[in-house]
Amino acid sequence: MSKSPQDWPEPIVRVQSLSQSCTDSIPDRYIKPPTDRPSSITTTSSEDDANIPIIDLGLGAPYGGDPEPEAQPQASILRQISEACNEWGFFQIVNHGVSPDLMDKARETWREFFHLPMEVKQQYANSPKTYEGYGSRLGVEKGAILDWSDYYYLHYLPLCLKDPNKWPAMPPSCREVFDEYGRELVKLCGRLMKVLSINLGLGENFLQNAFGGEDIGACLRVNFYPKCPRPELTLGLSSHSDPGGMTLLLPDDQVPGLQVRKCDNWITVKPARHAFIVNIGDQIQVMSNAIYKSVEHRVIVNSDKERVSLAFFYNPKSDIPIEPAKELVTLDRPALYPAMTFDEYRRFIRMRGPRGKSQVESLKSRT
Ligand SMILES: O=C(O)CCC(=O)C(=O)O
Repeated sequence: MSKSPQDWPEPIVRVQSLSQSCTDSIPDRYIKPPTDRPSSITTTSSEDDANIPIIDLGLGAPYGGDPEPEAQPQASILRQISEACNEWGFFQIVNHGVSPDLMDKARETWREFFHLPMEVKQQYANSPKTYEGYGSRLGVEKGAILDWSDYYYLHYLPLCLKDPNKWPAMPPSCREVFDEYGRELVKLCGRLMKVLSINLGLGENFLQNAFGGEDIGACLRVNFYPKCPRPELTLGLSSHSDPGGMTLLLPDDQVPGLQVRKCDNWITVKPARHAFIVNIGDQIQVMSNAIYKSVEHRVIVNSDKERVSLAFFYNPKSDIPIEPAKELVTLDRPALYPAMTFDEYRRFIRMRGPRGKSQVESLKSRT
């Protein structure tokens, strides 16, 4: 597999600047082919009403304390999460133990970042080598049709990649808030990994250990979707499945935009207040031998309101082989995927940008 390029194939244009200068049209580079546009599928009213499941974890919010981290989840919670993983690959969690105040602070601090003067943000401009910093495209294919969003990408774990100097110094609370946010989300992801392990019939620590135990990776992509004068022609983020293990998404509390693929339809997620949206990534699809599947999702934009979301990716240690759990491989269900490290897989993804589920599906043919 080829190495990540050092630089972008074309000069970077900030979508936020385009949003300010384009009043009634958008550049061709952002116009999707008709089959990929938001309205390419007409939904029925029952699909408009549909939503991903909302699951109450019953952990409350730890104002200073910790909601018994080792407590076994109740059978009814295990069952609801199992159904959601099988049916949707996506669900929302409420009463998850993370303080609503911290969630709001995290999102609003990042919103402030995106409203800083461009010259401040440009100091953090990223490159495709690691993607860390302020970015405006995913993938390095010259001439690709681009998405209507800017983002900020940074590492939280492992510690050797955690470099607060690459985190914005402004707004002044940004580093401190993200540090606390990351700590809380790593704990919550650890709890959810146990639930998934138990539900797959594996020991409760199986997935965590297979991810590298304490040495997992965690990173954040903050997505900023500026207002768009022609939202029907473009997407904020093209259809993709998440390459890592599991994602906890903090959506905008005011503006919907995330759509999840369900059979041939796109379901717009209606976020519950102070919920996290959880989804299965490609690495758990591989480890579960496709008992759980990562699910395609995309983001639509609108002409009235900007949108901010925080996607926290919980990933395996990047240099250990990830393969189907032996316990889930049988004569009837042979291993569907070869072993591959997350580093190798991510390199592949980083070259091509969001491409539906083609990346994880293409692994199958290699067995
Ligand atoms: O903005 C959203 O709602 C989804 C973001 C997302 O899918 C991602 O960052 O991978």
